[in-house]
Amino acid sequence: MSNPIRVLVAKPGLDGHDRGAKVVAQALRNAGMEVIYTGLRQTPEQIVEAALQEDVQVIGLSSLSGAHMQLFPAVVNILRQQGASDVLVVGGGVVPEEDIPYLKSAGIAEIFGPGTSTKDIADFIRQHFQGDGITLTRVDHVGIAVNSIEASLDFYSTAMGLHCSGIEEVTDQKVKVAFLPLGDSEIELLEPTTLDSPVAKFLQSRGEGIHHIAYRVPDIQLALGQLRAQGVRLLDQEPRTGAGGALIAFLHPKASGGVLTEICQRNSE
Ligand code: CMX
Repeated sequence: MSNPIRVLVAKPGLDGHDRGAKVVAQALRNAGMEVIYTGLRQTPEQIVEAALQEDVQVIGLSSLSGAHMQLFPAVVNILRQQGASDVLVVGGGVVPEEDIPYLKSAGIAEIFGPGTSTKDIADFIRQHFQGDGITLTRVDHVGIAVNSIEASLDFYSTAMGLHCSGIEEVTDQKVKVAFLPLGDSEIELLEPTTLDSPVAKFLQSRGEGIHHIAYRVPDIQLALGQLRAQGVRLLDQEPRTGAGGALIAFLHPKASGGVLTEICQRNSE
């Protein structure tokens, strides 16, 4: 049998009520997890110290005081500074709906509001450690590095009959991208726009060829949290904006047989 999941339930900040946190701690114990409870009024530093000492895989933060916007991200940041970004952080308590996107973008994998059943919390945590893998809905696109989009379209459009639906420059990645839709997926031709572009470096060292494969995910923050929890090496800890306005993140090619792998989330899904 595998070892039980170890969870630290923690109360950051100044609020003085921990009935809810204790109920969650007991429910997770009943679900077979090993749970340590920090007690009230912990600083983010104390919480991370306890998490590292107790060697937990999960930190469950509970806040009723309204300070979650500072305290929850602070815990994630200190974990990262300590090289422990694989610890899954979830939060609960009184958190307004509109605060949730920010907290997720700051690395809190999930927020459980007051109405959440303790079973849902246990299921969410267990799912992270079950090894079922993240949810992929399709191959979003295959990125191909080319010296010249114009020259390459001769083959991809004229010979292969693919239609170029648009060309976009992604300035911060120093690359121009041509989109060639095919079924519910796409071929993307990547042409460097500067000599120091990562794609220019790829072309110099390997020549033209497949640069990356991108998989569509319904929730990129959730997928990143799950990959982190499974110890998959990431190049991007947080999503950034890629071509077509998608949220994207790259995994380290060492994690995926040498193939640069991207996950991406689009508004349409
Ligand atoms: N194939 C295989 N390995 C690759 C690779 C590729 N295409 N690109 C980078 N690597 C390897 C590097 O050799 C390096 O290996 P080591 O750690 O062993 O030295 C590792 O991956 C990390 O690469 P890096 O360049 O040091 O890391 P960065 O975080 O600086 O950049 C990346 C990584 C992937 C973002 C950048 O190399 C890149 O390719 N940027 C362009 C991305 C792009 O195509 N954008 C267009 C739009 C994307 C979209 O919307 O889909």
